[in-house]
Amino acid sequence: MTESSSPRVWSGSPERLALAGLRVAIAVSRWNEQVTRRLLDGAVARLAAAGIVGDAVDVAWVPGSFELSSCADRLAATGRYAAVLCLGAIIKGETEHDRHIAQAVARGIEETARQRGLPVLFGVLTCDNLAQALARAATVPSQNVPAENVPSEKVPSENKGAECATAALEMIALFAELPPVAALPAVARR
Ligand code: DLZ
Repeated sequence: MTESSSPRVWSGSPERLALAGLRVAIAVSRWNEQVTRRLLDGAVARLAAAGIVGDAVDVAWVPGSFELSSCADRLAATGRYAAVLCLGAIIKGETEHDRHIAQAVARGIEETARQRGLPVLFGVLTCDNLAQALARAATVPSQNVPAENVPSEKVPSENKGAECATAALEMIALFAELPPVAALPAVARR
């Protein structure tokens, strides 16, 4: 295969991201707040380690995970953000309520991501019990360090909020690398 016939590959390199003017929104659920606050801390620390700090990050609290997708859609509709992270903790109860919430929020987030054309990330835990959820939301070691000084090794490794932020950074970078969206898709297809 000659060089010119090899595929063009985009893989989203956050280290090449231009940070100027880049804003990220986080929608976070108050239900199971002892878990979701940790997810939020993890996500904020991970974004800070990448240089996205201070007022470049906006946080919107919603009552429960069910409300995450409508809030994410509203945030995405502002056009202000490169990505919207959704953080929640759904813990199994005695009924199937949790399953309905999880299905609705997953579908809603996916729909918003496709329709608004920006990364909308699913950082929602779906666990059998609180212990499982806490195990996936490790605390940020040093809460007193100013955000812009958080070294990357201080970002908790088993924190799904942090992982969600990592995925967001990769998707932001990927979308920045991909060719622009065609204004007239019907014409472009010919
Ligand atoms: C009602 C409810 C229940 C039972 N469990 C959870 C949960 O485990 N995690 C969560 O984020 N939210 C839960 N909620 C609240 C719903 O997400 C929602 O806020 C309410 O049904 C109001 O729409």
